[in-house]
Amino acid sequence: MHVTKDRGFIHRVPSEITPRAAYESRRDWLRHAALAAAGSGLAAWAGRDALAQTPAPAGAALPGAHSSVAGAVTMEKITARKDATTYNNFYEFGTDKSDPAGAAHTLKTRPWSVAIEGEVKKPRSFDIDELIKLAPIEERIYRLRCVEGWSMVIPWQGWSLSNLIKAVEPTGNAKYLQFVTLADRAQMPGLRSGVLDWPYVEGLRLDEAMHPLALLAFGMYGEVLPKQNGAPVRMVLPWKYGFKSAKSIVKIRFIAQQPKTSWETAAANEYGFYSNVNPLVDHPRWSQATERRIGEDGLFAKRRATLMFNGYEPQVGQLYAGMDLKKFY
Ligand SMILES: Nc1nc2c(c(=O)[nH]1)N[C@H]1C(S)=C(S)[C@@H](COP(=O)(O)O)O[C@H]1N2
Ligand SMILES: [Mo]
Repeated sequence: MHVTKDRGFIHRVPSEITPRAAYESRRDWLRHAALAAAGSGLAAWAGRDALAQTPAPAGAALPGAHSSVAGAVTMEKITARKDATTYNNFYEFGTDKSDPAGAAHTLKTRPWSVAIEGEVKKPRSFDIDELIKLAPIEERIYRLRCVEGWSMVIPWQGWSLSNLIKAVEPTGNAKYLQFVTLADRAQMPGLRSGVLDWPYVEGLRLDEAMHPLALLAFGMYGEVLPKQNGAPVRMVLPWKYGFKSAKSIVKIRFIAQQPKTSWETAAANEYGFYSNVNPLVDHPRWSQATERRIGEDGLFAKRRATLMFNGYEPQVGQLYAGMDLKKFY
């Protein structure tokens, strides 16, 4: 990645917030999913209390959207959908930012299943259409900070991964989760390149995975996830660099030992297991103190200060209490 073929920022039209009417009509599939789940759409609100302390991460000004992140304090503009769906990292479809949008149409998202394996009392495989109904769909508007130094603000639809974790009942030996994503040469032209070890694998500590902000996402901008954004199911971990959020997941393994990740295998000194957003710990080849917000790329646009844990320190800081964040990067 991270050789930064980061062009295309010269003459961008200012992004627009999706007009509310268009946005809301696209939410229909979610209403269906939410209604099917847990018997009632109201259940979508049930999770709110758990997160009521969470100041809105970003841009939560979208009227009518339900989100368990209550109390909007920041008013950051949502990134234009066009930018979020055409400027992507998904190396299975190529390493240029525009490659996934052009190539991901070959990804087959049905049938699709997600296998849960390892240290759980109830290992099983979920059909994707079953999985989506496991919990009520919520909207979360999160900042996304890529390790390369750019960022976006994206409305996701999904539910906290903790719902799934509870359903499969981890054993006492489960300390970490490993996310395994699809690696099929027939569908993914990027696999011909040796840029990463395939399949793309990622990992979390169990307590990180249980954090309510850790989202298993099925949609964005009120629609089913576009293929280039990791359809049909991906993680979204807003306090970590973007590469921790694995796309197109086919397996989640519960394990005792910290798993190797694809990016650690590629360059352990550059991409650590934790990879929490941290403006004080620079990448060996560039500073992480600031970021370029996609959509603010005009000639006179200023870079923004990068926030500790991407601004989610009040929520997630406790997970890392007492850890040396320079050592556990
Ligand atoms: N399977 C897979 N997941 C992936 C990647 C990838 O190459 N393959 N790239 C990661 C990186 S570097 C980022 S920044 C985010 C980008 O997500 P987006 O394109 O939806 O913004 O996806 C992450 N998940
Ligand atoms: Mo990234």
